[in-house]
Amino acid sequence: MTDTNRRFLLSKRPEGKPEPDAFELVETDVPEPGPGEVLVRTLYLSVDPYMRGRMRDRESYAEPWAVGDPLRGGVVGEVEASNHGDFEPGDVVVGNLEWADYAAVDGDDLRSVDPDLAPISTALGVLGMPGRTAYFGMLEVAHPRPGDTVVVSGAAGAVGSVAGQIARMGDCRVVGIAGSDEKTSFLTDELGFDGAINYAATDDYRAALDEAAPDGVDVYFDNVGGEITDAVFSRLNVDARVAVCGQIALYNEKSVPTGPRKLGTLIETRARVRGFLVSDFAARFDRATERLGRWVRSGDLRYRETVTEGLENAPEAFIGLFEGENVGKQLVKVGDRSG
Ligand code: NAP
Ligand code: FER
Repeated sequence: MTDTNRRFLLSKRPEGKPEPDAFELVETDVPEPGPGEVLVRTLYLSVDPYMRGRMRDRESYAEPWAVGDPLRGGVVGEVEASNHGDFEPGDVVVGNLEWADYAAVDGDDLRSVDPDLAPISTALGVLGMPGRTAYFGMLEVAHPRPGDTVVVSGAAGAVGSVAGQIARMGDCRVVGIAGSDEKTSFLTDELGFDGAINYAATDDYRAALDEAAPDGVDVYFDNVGGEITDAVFSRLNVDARVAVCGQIALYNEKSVPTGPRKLGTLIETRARVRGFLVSDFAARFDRATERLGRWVRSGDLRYRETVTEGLENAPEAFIGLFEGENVGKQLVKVGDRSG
C-alpha cells in the first residue's frame, strides 16, 4: 500500500458531449477508516451512461454531482483494513465508491463478492447493475412470449447484450441494433442473436428493420431513443410491449429534439410503453443475481468486457461510451488483487 491516493473530481459541468477537462485528478492522503468503516483499494471501477445525468444541474432519479465533488460509481475492490465485523483484509467487495485508488466507506454499504463464483469484474457487469437491469427490464417490463420478435437497441452493450440473450432463452426471435460490423458479428456469431442491424451502415433504419424483422416487432427493449426508436415504433405489431431502459442518443443533447413522433402507432397497435429503473426491483436483486450467475456458469449467458487500464484513463473510458467504443461492459482496471 502506498501513502498517496488519487481521486477524480468533477471540475465543470460538461456542455454536450463530455470532454476530458470536465474531470480533475487530485492527489490526497489515503483515508483512515473510522468506526464501522472499511478501507477499500479499487480493483475495477465501472463507467456508466447514467453518470452523464449526474453531471447536469438538474434533479432526476440520481442527485446531481456538484462541481468539485468526487465522481462515484460501482467499484469492485479489496479490503485493506476493516473496522466492520463483516469484512477482513483481503476480502473482495462491491459498492458505490469514489473514482479513486482508495476509499474509506461504511461497511454497511458494501457487499461481499465471491471470487470463486465468477471473475470479480462481473459484479459490475453481467452479475451487477447492468445484468439486473436487463433481467428485470426484459422479464418484468417487456414480457416477451415464445415466438415473439424482440428488438434490442444498444444491443452490444452491457445491458443490451444480456437483455437479448434472456429473450433468446425464452424462445424469441431476437434482433439487435448496434453501431459497427464488429458488434453485429458479436451479436449473431457469439451471442446467438437471430439477426443484427449495423445502424451506422445505413440511413434507412425502417428498411433495415423490414429485412431483419419481416414479421414486425412484438417487443422493443430501448437503450438509445432518438431516430432508431422512431423507426422501431413504426414497425410495432398489435399488442407490442416496449421497455424504455435508456435514451443514450439524447443524453448529450442540450434540449431533446421534438417533432413528429410515431405515437399514432400506439393507437393502431394498442402497444404498451413502460419506462423503468433497475432500483424498482431492489427487493429481488439477490434472486436475480443468483439466476444470472447460474446462466453464466452453465454457458447459457455469455458476456464481454472492455477493460481500460489505469485510473487516470477513467474519463476516456466514460467518454467512449458515447462513441460506442465498448463491446459489452466498459470497465476501468485500477489495481490487482494482492497475494
Ligand atoms: P452500453 O450499452 O454498454 O454503452 C453505451 C452504448 O450506447 C455504446 O457502446 C454505443 O454503442 C451506444 N450509443 C452511444 N451513443 C449512441 C447514439 N447516439 N445512438 C445509438 N447508440 C449509441 O451502456 P449500458 O450500461 O449497457 O447502458 C445502456 C442503456 O441502458 C443506457 O441508455 C443506460 O442509461 C440505460 N440503463 C438504464 C437503467 C435503468 O434502470 N433504466 C440501468 C442501467 C442502464 P453503439 O456502438 O451500438 O452505438
Ligand atoms: C439505479 C437506477 C438506475 C442505478 C442506475 C440506474 C446505479 C441507471 C439508469 C440509467 O442509466 O438510465 O439505482 O444505480
